[in-house]
Amino acid sequence: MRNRSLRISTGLSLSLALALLVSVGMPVGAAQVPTNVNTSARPGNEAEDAIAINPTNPSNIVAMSVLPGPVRGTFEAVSFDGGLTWTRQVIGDGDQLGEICCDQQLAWDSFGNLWMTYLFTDSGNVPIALSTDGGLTWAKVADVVPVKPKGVGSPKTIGSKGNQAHLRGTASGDQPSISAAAGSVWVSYTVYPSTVVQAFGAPVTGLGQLGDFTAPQNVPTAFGRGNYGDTAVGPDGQVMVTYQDQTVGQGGARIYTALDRDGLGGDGFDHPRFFARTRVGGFDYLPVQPHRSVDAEASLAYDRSGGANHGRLYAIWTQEVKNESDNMDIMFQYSDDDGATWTSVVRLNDDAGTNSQVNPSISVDQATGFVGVAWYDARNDLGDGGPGDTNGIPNDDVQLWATFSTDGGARFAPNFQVSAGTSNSSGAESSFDFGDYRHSAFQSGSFYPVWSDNSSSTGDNPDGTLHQLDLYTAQVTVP
Ligand SMILES: [Ca+2]
Ligand SMILES: [Ca+2]
Ligand SMILES: [Ca+2]
Ligand SMILES: [Ca+2]
Repeated sequence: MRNRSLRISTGLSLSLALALLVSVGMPVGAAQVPTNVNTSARPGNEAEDAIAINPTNPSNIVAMSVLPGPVRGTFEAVSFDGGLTWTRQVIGDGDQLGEICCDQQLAWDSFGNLWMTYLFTDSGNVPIALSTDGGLTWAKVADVVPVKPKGVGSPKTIGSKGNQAHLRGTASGDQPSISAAAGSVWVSYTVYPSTVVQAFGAPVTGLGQLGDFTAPQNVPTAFGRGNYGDTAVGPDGQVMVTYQDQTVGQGGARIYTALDRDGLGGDGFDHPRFFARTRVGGFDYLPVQPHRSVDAEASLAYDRSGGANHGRLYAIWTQEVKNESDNMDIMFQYSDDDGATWTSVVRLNDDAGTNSQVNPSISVDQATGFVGVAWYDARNDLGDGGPGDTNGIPNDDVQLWATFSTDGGARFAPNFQVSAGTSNSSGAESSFDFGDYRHSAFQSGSFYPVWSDNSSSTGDNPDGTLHQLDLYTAQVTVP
């Protein structure tokens, strides 16, 4: 399934990245490992994780996870005290939301609306649900039927990470992502079986106040292919979508962006712009995700803070140094012109080794303009029985690591370890491993990454140490 024609050298950009990493300096001292919190502490696996913080009440945090396997619904943990205590529930198990299969993602707007997109078990539609009480209760407000455009074929090699609804003969949304800001909420997704990317949005005027959703509109893609990307609404209501063009295989993909400059206005998405090359394919297998594999997880975040870097667009993705080396790194760039031009690429993981860093997330604190990035990191797994190794095998155990920037991405703090323990996805006894993504949230100086963890470092995993995964978070306070 590998596409050899897209094995394009990126040696030049990587050298540039290493040079820049040295030149930017490291201004902030290393942090201590923050207190880890097990938000789920339930039997079975919680993997593929989302989190959001209420900007109108930053003590209100919602974390969510897929429940892999035959379990119906998605796991949700709600806190109103900054993560000290949690209300835990399974939603979408046949209630008004339908039966949630997977791919839930969250966005909290400045009115206090918490938005969720997800996929169904029994339909290929793409829904949006809304909570106006801090995540305790939900109502489905959109249920969009993906439309495969006429004349668009289905590539022979095509990947999906969704609900397999296409096997029952219907077009199916895959990997929806959501963003809410500037008086609007937007979702983009891929229509399977094709690799057409579509997006729809609605105006939002207050808490629980929304207008009609637009019809799905096509996002032009390079060569008609895109998936596994992200959606970001800018401060003026502009909508940026990113995606990678290889949905299968382990070979390199190209990452593109497309912009709808007037958002809910009548103009559509412009032509795709090439953004970055990666040697991470659509299903790129490596020891830390041996069953599920990873993709490049290109992710976007706008600064809407009104501060010095208002309007800046940040992007991260995963890069493999040499194809199939499993030496994956987390890369960073930003743009001050909505993706027309980008800064030179910078590598964010600052380890000196060749182990894997995967599944990055980025978030901007809209109160301060600070930028936080976190990822699964195997740097300490040398296979030597040390604290980052559970089994004597190198590069298959992970910890969660992070960094942040307080100056608009010019400089980043030295990387610091967030997870107190070391996790191993094979121990999860699930072909889903850690899932396809993990997220983070950043509000009013507190950065909360969320991740799946089977270290049992908090001592309350009912499945025991190095068995099934629980949903962890930690408060990282950024000065
Ligand atoms: Ca528009
Ligand atoms: Ca690869
Ligand atoms: Ca690496
Ligand atoms: Ca190991």
